[in-house]
Amino acid sequence: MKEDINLNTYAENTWCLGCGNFSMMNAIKAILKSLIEEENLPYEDIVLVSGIGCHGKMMDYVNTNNFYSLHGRSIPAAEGIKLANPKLKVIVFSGDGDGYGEGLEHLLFAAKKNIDITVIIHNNRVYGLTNGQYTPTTPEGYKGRSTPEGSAELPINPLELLLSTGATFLARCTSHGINFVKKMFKEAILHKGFSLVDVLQVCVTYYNMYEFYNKRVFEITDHNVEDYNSALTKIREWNYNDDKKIGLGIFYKKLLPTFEDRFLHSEKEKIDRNAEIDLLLKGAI
Ligand SMILES: Cc1ncc(C[n+]2csc(CCOP(=O)(O)OP(=O)(O)O)c2C)c(N)n1
Ligand code: SF4
Ligand SMILES: [Mg+2]
Repeated sequence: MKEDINLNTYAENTWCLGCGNFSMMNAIKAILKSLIEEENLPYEDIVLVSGIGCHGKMMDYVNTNNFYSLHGRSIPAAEGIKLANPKLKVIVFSGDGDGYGEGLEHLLFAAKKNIDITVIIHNNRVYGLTNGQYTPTTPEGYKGRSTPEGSAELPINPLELLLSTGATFLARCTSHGINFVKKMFKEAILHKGFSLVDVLQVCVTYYNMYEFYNKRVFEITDHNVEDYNSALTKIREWNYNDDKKIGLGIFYKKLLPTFEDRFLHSEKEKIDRNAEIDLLLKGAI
């Protein structure tokens, strides 16, 4: 049991007070610590990747191997890291702008490949860092910097999109209620294949939906998570725009061959790849 792991950093935290990102950060630290200490996940095998946005500051605040990518390019960066060294545990922190906007095609193709990475979306329904412009998941009527008269568009349902594209794990939670956040993060990280948690993260500064969510959320039960049609029905119960109840929990979870299983065909190939990486790191080749 390793007890000296310190996942805190000395970076000054510049998130707004009350931002939902705080509980997400505390949740990931707690889960990583428990996976390292209790389930023998090697600390050095953890890699966090982010886009650019308020969410990206997670890279400054969690003391692991981290890669700050470009806005909209967190997924290809994560895929490259995973394919170069498949034994790594790669976890992406992305925004609704980063993942569902500028980087959407990367996200869909990562799901299609069923590459074994975890994507956590800080879905605050705005561009937080650049002061509240609308994103693909912003509800109709939202008034912000780029939509002063109210957004005239309907939001996408990201989980429906990702289910149809091939994601093998899809879940949703809010950023408050840390025990549930931890549960969703842990399940997603332990899933073998492409996993995504859509976190309805409260942005207290530009779009505070705390009360809206609290009045509507419930935990989904009585649901066969391996059944595609059942998942689709559950996912369609709330369209990110209406006033209906908002289900939280795991919508879909299915074990299917991953991209790495297909790409690195044999166990021997995987071992050869890891041996080559070790030699590269030692400067021997
Ligand atoms: C290629 C590129 N496009 C646009 C930007 C400007 N930009 C930086 S952060 C951001 C929005 C971030 O929104 P989101 O991904 O939702 O993250 P949040 O700040 O809400 O966590 C934008 C548009 C950029 N830095 N690089
Ligand atoms: S702008 Fe919104 S998302 Fe960004 S730190 Fe502040 S509350 Fe959080
Ligand atoms: Mg955002």
